[in-house]
Amino acid sequence: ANNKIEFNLLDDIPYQHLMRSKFNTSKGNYGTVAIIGGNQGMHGALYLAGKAALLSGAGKVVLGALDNDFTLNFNTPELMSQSPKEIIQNIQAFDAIAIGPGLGQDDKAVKILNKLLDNIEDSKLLVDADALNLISTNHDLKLKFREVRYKIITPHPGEAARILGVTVNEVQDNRFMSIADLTDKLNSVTILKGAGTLIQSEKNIYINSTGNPALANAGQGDTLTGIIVALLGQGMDLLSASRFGVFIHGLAATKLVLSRRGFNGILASDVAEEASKLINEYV
Ligand code: NPW
Ligand code: AMP
Ligand code: MG
Repeated sequence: ANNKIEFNLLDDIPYQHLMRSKFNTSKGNYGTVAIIGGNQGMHGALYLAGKAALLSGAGKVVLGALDNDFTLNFNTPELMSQSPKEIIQNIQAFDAIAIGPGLGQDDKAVKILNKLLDNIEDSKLLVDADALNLISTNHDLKLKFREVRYKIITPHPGEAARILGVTVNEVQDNRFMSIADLTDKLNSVTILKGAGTLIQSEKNIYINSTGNPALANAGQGDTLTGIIVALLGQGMDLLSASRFGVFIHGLAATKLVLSRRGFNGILASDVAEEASKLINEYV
């Protein structure tokens, strides 16, 4: 009820984190990030998030795939991979971690998420997609997740509905109340995706004005996850990374629609490339 509504997503964004302005600098200064997901049939989601993270300036990106059959191809040879278990055992090596893109909801996914939440300590965590679905159905995971210190959740309306135990229509008809409930329930910075994405941190709710229906196709959310985890890895705080990431992701779609004179066929990998150019323009 006493939430404050904000419209300017770019106010006071600490761009200095993204500037490679020091001559004597190296990849270690721009964040090592890990992304966990990529179960059977959904390797693409993990790749996309990884590629978007590299394009958004992350120093190093390590993918942790749930599916043992996952292999790195040479489409994006800059990406690395480790097993999710190795990533968690070596958690201090990562400046930011995302979990969810194509994670699936099998027993292995539950086990990995559980282990990650047990070991996360003060690392920054972004939770998306199937990781949110698991938290919505598993009380233990929800309790552990609530205790994580630095976290962002990025539900689309379907995922939000599952967490809140309501229908997608109920979420969409009450987006402000829904994001406040999500923030309360999971004690996080919250990004409620969909046309007019909302971002909430404590009592402040930001409304995003960028983006359009060109984003209504597979993988666009996975790209957003990659962008935001890269911003976190480079040292941005949770709210700035959420605001700047959401704004840039939507603006990339706007620019692509204008340059291609239409809304169709704009792929999540195209959005990642365009977002990369825009980040350079802003920084
Ligand atoms: P509907 O049907 O559109 O009305 P799911 P998912 C609703 C991975 N992916 N407004 C939607 O409603 C993901 O990372 C892998 C309104 C439906 O009820 C996940 O791990 C890809 N409703 C996994 O697949 C590319 C909306 O949500 C439900 C809405 C499953 O994720 C694709 C659908 O959501 C995908 O990213 C909106 N704006 N948005 C790959 N290439 O490997 C969503 N809904 O069942 O959680 O399915 O989002 O595809
Ligand atoms: P996901 O459903 O996880 O793949 O995420 C979809 C992404 O595309 C989110 O960032 C949404 O906000 C965005 N998106 C989807 N549909 C629209 C739309 N009609 N207008 C603006 N953004 C959209
Ligand atoms: Mg998604």
